[in-house]
Amino acid sequence: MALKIWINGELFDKENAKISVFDHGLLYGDGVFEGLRSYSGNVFKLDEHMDRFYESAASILLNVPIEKAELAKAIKLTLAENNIVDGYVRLIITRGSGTLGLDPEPCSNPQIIIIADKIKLYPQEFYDNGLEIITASTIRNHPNALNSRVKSLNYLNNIMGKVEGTQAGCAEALMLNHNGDVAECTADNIFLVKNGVISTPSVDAGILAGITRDTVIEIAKETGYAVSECTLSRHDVYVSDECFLTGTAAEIAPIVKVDQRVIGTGIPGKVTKDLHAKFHALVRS
Ligand code: PXG
Repeated sequence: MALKIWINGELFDKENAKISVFDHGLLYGDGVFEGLRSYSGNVFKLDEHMDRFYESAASILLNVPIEKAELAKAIKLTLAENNIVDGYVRLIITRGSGTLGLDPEPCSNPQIIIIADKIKLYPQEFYDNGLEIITASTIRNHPNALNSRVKSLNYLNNIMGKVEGTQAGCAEALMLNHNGDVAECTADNIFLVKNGVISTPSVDAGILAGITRDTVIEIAKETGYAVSECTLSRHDVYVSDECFLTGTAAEIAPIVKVDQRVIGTGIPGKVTKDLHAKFHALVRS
């Protein structure tokens, strides 16, 4: 069965799901998106993703011409129409088609797109043995250039970081911010554990306010761990007892080597495993 793509309230077969080459989403990366996950037919943290989507759009002066509740319904419909129970949803809004100029004013037809598909997960081996990452030389966008809390269609900053990781044989790469502090990875937030205390860069570091990040902070606090959102340096990463990444696709992924430094004992740590088990229980509840 051909994949059905939702565009502006209509479902199209994959090969007929098209937008204009004059769309500013294509010409300038002018638009925002979300990546969501469905577990056993339930969209995980749907409200939180909807809020972030509308906030990203508001931040770039893009009005989403449909009510939140209606768009949430469309996401569920698109999953159902494609018989996807456990999968991935990409929600996109573009500025719409305009002229060959930066001015968004002539763009009057924002394109809202929902793609529901199977999800490509990290191999189980990454969870069992942990991953190795490197620090990219590409720094995260300066928050005063484009705030990283905006999940914009222009992901070149992250893509350049990702390419550095791939060239070094790593599935993810650590990105620093304009101060040289730890920010996040190319598509995941980062956490450290040191002497039983969990720490993660604060949102002020110029990162995406990850929904998995928020969930993990909540689970950790409920479990009784001390959690600190603070400034972290690469040194803090190198000397941590445990390091893990959080993201919609990765969930919680243990990191065992950073820039050739072995983290902790070189195997996934017990706090990481504990949080992942609790995260699994939550998404399946
Ligand atoms: N930082 C960045 C830069 C991201 O893009 C995260 C952190 C984690 O946020 P969430 O809300 O997912 O916990 C992201 C999320 C993909 C894909 O297709 C990327 C993300 C999410 C889902 C899919 O590569 N990035």
